[in-house]
Amino acid sequence: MKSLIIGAAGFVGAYLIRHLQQDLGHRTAATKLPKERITTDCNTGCMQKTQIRETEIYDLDILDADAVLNLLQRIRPDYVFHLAAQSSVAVAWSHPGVTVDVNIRGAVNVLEAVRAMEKENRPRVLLVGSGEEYGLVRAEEIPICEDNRLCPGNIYAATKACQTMFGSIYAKAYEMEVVMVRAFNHIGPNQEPLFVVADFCRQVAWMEAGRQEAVLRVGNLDVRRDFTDVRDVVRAYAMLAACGKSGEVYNVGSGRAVSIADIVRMILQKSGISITVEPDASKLRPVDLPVIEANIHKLQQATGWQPQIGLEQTIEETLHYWRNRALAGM
Ligand code: A2R
Repeated sequence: MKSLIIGAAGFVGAYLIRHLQQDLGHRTAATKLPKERITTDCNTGCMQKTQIRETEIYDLDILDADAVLNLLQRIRPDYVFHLAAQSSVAVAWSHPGVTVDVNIRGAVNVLEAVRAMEKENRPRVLLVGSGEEYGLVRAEEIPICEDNRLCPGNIYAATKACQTMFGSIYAKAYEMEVVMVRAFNHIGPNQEPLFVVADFCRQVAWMEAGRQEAVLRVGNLDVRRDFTDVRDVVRAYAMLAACGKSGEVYNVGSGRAVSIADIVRMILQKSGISITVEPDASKLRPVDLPVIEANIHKLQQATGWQPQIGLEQTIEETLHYWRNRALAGM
C-alpha cells in the first residue's frame, strides 16, 4: 500500500507517517510547504524515534491546483490523507481569506486532482475536519453525534464544515471514495503551546527549569473537553481510510470529556515544585461551551478502534517533552 500525506509538517503528520510505515508497512510520500520541515526528532526520551527516512518528501502548496494534480499522477497512492490546513482559530479571525482559500479551495484542489485520475487508479481520500464544526451545541446534544446539526461558531470551523460538505458531494456525485473525520482535541509531545495541554506542560517545565515564576496562568478551568492522544488519533485515521464508508463522516475522539481543572491537577501532581494557579484573562474565550464530548459509536462500529493511551500517560510524556526542551533552552 502507498499513502500520500498532504500537509505532513504539522503536529499530526510525523505521527501519521510513522504509524503508516512502522505499524502498517505502507510506503509513504508526504508533502510540506517549501519553508517547512517535517519534524523527525521526536527526541522526547519516551517516544520511539520517528523513522521517516524512506518517505518521499515533496514541496507542495495545495493552492496550486496543477501541482496537486501532477503530484497525484506521479505518486499514484492508494490512500490520500489530507491534513493540510490553516488550522488556527485565531488566525482564521485575522485572515479569513487565507483560511477560506487553504481549507476550502485547497481541499477542492485535492478532490479535483483525485477526480481527474482514471477511476481504477483513484485513491481513497481521508479529509480531516474538526469537532469545531458542530459549534454551539446544546446540553442535550452531548455527546455529539455525526448527524447533529452544524452551527460553526468561528471562521475556521465554518471552513472545515464546508470541506466536509464538499467531501460528501464528491463521494456521491463522482463515485469517489472519500471519508471525512471530525477530530476532537488531540494532544501529545511536539504540539504547539497554543493548545491547552501543551501550554500548561510548557509553563510547568519552564518553572521547573527556573525560567518562569511558579505561577500557572490558566483560562476557564470549568469547561470539559474530549482529549485523545495523537497516536490514537492517527490509528483511527488509518483505520477509517481503510474501511470507513465513503461519503460518511466519523467523529474521532475519546468519547469522554475531562475538565481543564482535572488536566491542571494531573500536571501539577507530576511536578516536584509548588505552583500557584492564577486566572489569565487573555486565555478566556468570548464564547466557551461548557462541555464538548464526541459520540464515537460510529467510529467504533466501523473500525473496532479503541484508544490505547490514557490521559495520564499522554500528559506525562508531554511534560517530559517540554522538560527536555526547557533544559535545551528551547
Ligand atoms: O500553516 P503552516 O505554515 O503551519 O502549514 C500548515 C500546512 N499548510 C499548507 N500546506 C500546503 N499548502 C498550503 N497552502 C498550506 N497552508 C498551511 O498544513 C501545516 O504544516 C499543515 C497542517 O498542520 P497543523 O496546522 O499542525 O494541523 P495538525 O494539528 O497536524 O492537524 C491536521 C489536520 C488539520 O487539517 C487540522 O485543521 C485538523 O487536522 O484538525
